[in-house]
Amino acid sequence: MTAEPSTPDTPQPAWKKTACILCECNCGLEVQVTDRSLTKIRGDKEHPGSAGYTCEKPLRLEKYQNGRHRIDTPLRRRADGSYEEIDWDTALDEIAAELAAVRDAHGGDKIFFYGGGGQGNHLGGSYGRALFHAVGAEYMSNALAQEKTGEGWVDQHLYGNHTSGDFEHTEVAIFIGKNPWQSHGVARARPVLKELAKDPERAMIVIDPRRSETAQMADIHLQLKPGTDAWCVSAIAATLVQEDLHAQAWLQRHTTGSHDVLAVLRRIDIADHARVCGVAEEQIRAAARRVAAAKSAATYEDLGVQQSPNSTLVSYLNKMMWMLTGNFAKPGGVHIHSWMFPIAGRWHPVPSEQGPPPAACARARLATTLMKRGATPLLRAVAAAARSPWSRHIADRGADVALGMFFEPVSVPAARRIADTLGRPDANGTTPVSGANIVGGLIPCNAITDEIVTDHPDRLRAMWIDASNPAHSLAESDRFREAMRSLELTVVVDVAMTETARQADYVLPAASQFEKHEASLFTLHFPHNTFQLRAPLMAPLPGTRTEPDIYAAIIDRLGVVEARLLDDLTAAARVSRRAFALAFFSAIEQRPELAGLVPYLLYKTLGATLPEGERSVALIWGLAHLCAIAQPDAVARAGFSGRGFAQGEQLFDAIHTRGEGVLFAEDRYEDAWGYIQHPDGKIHAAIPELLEELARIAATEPSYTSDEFPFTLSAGERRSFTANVIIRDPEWRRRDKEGALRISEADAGERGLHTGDTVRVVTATGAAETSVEVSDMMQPGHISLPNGMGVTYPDDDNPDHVVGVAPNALTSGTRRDKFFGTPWHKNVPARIEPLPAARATGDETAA
Ligand SMILES: Nc1nc2c(c(=O)[nH]1)N[C@H]1C(S)=C(S)[C@@H](COP(=O)(O)OP(=O)(O)OC[C@H]3O[C@@H](n4cnc5c(=O)[nH]c(N)nc54)[C@H](O)[C@@H]3O)O[C@H]1N2
Ligand SMILES: Nc1nc2c(c(=O)[nH]1)N[C@H]1C(S)=C(S)[C@@H](COP(=O)(O)OP(=O)(O)OC[C@H]3O[C@@H](n4cnc5c(=O)[nH]c(N)nc54)[C@H](O)[C@@H]3O)O[C@H]1N2
Ligand code: SF4
Ligand SMILES: [Mo]
Repeated sequence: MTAEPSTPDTPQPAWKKTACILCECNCGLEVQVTDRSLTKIRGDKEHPGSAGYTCEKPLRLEKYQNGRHRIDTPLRRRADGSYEEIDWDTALDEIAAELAAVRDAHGGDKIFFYGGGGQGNHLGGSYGRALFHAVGAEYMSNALAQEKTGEGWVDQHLYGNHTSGDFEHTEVAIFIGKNPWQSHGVARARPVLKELAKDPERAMIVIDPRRSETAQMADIHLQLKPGTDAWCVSAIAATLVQEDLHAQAWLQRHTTGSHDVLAVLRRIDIADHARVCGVAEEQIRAAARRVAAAKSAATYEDLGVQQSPNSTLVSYLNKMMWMLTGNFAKPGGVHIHSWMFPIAGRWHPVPSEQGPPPAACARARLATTLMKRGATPLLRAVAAAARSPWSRHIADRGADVALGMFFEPVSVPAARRIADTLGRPDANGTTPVSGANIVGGLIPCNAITDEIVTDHPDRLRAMWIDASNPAHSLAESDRFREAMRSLELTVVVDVAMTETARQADYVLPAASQFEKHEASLFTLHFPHNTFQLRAPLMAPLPGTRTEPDIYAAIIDRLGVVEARLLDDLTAAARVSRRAFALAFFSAIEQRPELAGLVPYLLYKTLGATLPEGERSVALIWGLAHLCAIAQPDAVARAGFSGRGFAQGEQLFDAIHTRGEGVLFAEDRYEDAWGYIQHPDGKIHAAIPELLEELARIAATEPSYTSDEFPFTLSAGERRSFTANVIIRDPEWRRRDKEGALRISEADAGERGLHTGDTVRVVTATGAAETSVEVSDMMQPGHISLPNGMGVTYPDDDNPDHVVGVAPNALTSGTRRDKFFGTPWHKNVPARIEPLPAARATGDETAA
């Protein structure tokens, strides 16, 4: 790193704990800060998940924290498209008034929310949910709806929850359209992959058209033709069944509907599927046999299939591989895990094995009645008690007794109300204009513009975007920009002047993730699940504000909660957390419509009583309690052994004080059964729509290219120095600075192309110039461009300087999954054109 060598006069700054924000693993980091700069960065050995591991990417996070991309004043768009600086009060007043105007004229459901958190920042977006509810919104989306919604829907059918593979212990690891060497997604991915590769008793199977870094380590690489996974993976599943390698007794005992699944797989023509996907039949059969012979197997699918044809079907087929072999709820298998707060699926309380407290039902009825009827007097009494130490003491004791009696029976329904309102797992259905399927409350990303660019009376009218850059990251950027410009109001909250911000009516500058409390809700680990609340490394950049502050300021202006309630709850919080809990839960019980405003209520009330600068930690208090209420035994095994209210308090205190992160839940392999949400506790193996779809596609021949577009372009490959568009400064990249187009040796040879040449890539929706890298990773007919490129970053001469190709200048909004609309970013028909000679030799005048 670039820090000055320390001398006796310049003592080393202290190492402060934080985390990497560049992928969902959120490895723990220790950082030295000098003059607001992250001067030294290393992995944090004390982090309970990553234990000191990092990849190469976070070492220059300074390029995120400081640079020409940062904005520090609210901006308002002028009629000519330029921006003027305005003060915060003007911005907040105008935005609140315009939101209210759209709500009053068209309904709150016409205000659309997008984003709310990237790879490391979910706290700000969680506060944003309160604004969503405050304006009466209905529709939202984020990047999950262009990757994980199909898989999420399959998960809901099979077991109603989310799964992770135990790759550290598995005998056979299967990666489908996933390159964990570069993209991680598995904690400490590289050591785990190396272990797998070097152990002769274990095996790695990779399904990828490309010889990715992971495929190069694999025992079996099924190098299929792009977009043919449905044929390849169904052939593996069919081999398991047709060669009688499946776990028949296990399927009988633990699943329903397996008969229908087996019937469809028995009819698959394995040889024909092998031909279609371009993999030798023997290799497919060998892969199936290896999985069946293993003591354990786990699978991981990602964008290679989720952003390719038949993605929902392939998600189902992926899960068949471990289901048919009974690889669930055992070491090395696939597991449903605990959550801090579920970001996929429904909040699901698993009762303690200690059983409910005596007379729980009767107590619950009594308490609910008391809380509903008595909420207002109770709140007043507790608030009044805040005035003197003596009455505070009495009120606290009273709250203690009441919580001791009522917390357990009342907490589950109260917590469920809050969790279901904020998480919106049941907000399904279809979109008002185009009738697209909504999963877990999310509109398919590829349907968003259809809901805007239309004269349909129910079209969306306003859009709020936080911590996301959809004008860059969604298919067909041009159309998204057009959609933004046609709305009555668009607001962007970001640290940078992004492509999306450049289309917005208002841009609100946020404090960076190292200038405020932040946390990631990617608590997807099994069996040791961890959560880290990061404290700020420095104060917000002057002129910026934190998201919780921004959301509270807007909701204040909308005036949706009366001041009296906020005052009473704050007074209760000054008595004690017990008194606050009692008052708070009673208030929500009495007025269920407040559940969606919980983040705001906590921020304004409990938050006001937390130490200076820690107000946004208030929501973490709520999350800690929801987590303990849902998984009391797993949380107890992690060391938080209090019962009821005391357990949530212990967990909260630990999260609050342990900067390196906390092991919050310790699952056992058999717990996965308890996390199944179907009342019969079984996996519901048959998904009729997808079994029909499998039978249907088996009779078709895939064809994605044409004479006009003979290549399949994968637009958005993860490489060593890509991290979505979190870091904009191109100098961040140590290698592959321009993000070259990868092409096979055969295709390059035929066209006389060499590494370093420049070509034009043309698709049905756009064209771009790019440098070329001839690569033995690629098969003929397949080309790839990295993600994260093509963003503006000012250099000395050009405020709009761009390096590399923005992948979504080339993608299409309509090439998408027929079920859940996930885009086919990995499968874009394309052609390559040589540049006119003058250009290729670098003659600037030709530009
Ligand atoms: N370095 C880095 N890491 C990241 C990110 C990043 O930007 N940079 N982003 C993070 C995010 S948000 C995500 S969602 C994950 C994504 O992580 P991955 O899904 O692993 O990343 P990709 O490289 O997009 O795609 C994986 C593989 O799919 C292959 N593929 C292409 N077409 C097909 C096909 O038709 N079939 C199959 N089976 N495979 C195909 C590609 O060759 C590639 O090797 O990465 C996360 N980690
Ligand atoms: N063609 C193609 N398109 C793709 C993909 C692909 O492979 N190919 N991948 C898709 C996938 S899997 C994903 S996950 C998406 C990712 O795309 P996006 O959802 O757009 O997310 P990020 O790139 O993570 O953008 C994060 C934004 O948050 C901002 N930000 C950073 N810190 C803060 C903060 O503290 N507060 C606020 N308010 N903002 C902050 C950053 O400046 C940045 O603008 O892209 C998708 N788009
Ligand atoms: S990019 Fe991902 S794997 Fe690499 S250090 Fe950051 S969180 Fe860890
Ligand atoms: Mo993603």
